[in-house]
Amino acid sequence: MAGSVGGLSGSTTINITLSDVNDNPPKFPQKSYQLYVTELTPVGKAVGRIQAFDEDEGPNAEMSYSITNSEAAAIFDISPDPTHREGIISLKQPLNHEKRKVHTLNIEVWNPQPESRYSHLGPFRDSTSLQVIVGDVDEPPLFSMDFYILDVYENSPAGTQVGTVSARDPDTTNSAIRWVVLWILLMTILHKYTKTCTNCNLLDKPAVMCSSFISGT
Ligand SMILES: [Ca+2]
Ligand SMILES: [Ca+2]
Ligand SMILES: [Ca+2]
Repeated sequence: MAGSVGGLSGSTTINITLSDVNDNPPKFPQKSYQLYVTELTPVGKAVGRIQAFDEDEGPNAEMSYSITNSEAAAIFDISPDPTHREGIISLKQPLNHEKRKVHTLNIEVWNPQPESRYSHLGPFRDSTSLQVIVGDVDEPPLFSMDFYILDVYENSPAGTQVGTVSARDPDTTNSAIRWVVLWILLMTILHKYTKTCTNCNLLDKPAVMCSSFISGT
């Protein structure tokens, strides 16, 4: 009789596999973060990553991210990395330091595969705030129009005002603009029209379109 002195006995090996369940919500370690991005960062480029932590394993630790404030969501995108652990933040629209120096992103994380039987352990989502500081870049001045056409009558006296062009420096410091007219180019163009005449006034031929460039000082 088993268990009695001299009784028969047997033994076996039992392997017990402990399976993970989704009983740990994802959590951001901090309630706020900061990120620095220069204003000329190309649209579509990844500008940073954010990661919440989840003590589960495998699919139970996979996380999805979203930007919940629509204003920031119009400018930034967030998508999971290949392991579904980190959120990669990228640009959907260009930044402009002169227009806005800080963007605040409200970011939410959650487990895409929660288990309802553990819902009493808390919401399986968390949120944090990310401040994106838009760094200034020294940008070139911009003409107020893409192109200009200036007309002037031939035989106009030297010193005649042909027209005006305007430009502005988009930087916050609004640097003074140094105008550099390509006089050599202008003279070359004029020479094309005046090469057959002598003692010509520079403005005695049909209107001339000339290019100029400007640079910040
Ligand atoms: Ca989890
Ligand atoms: Ca678990
Ligand atoms: Ca700038």
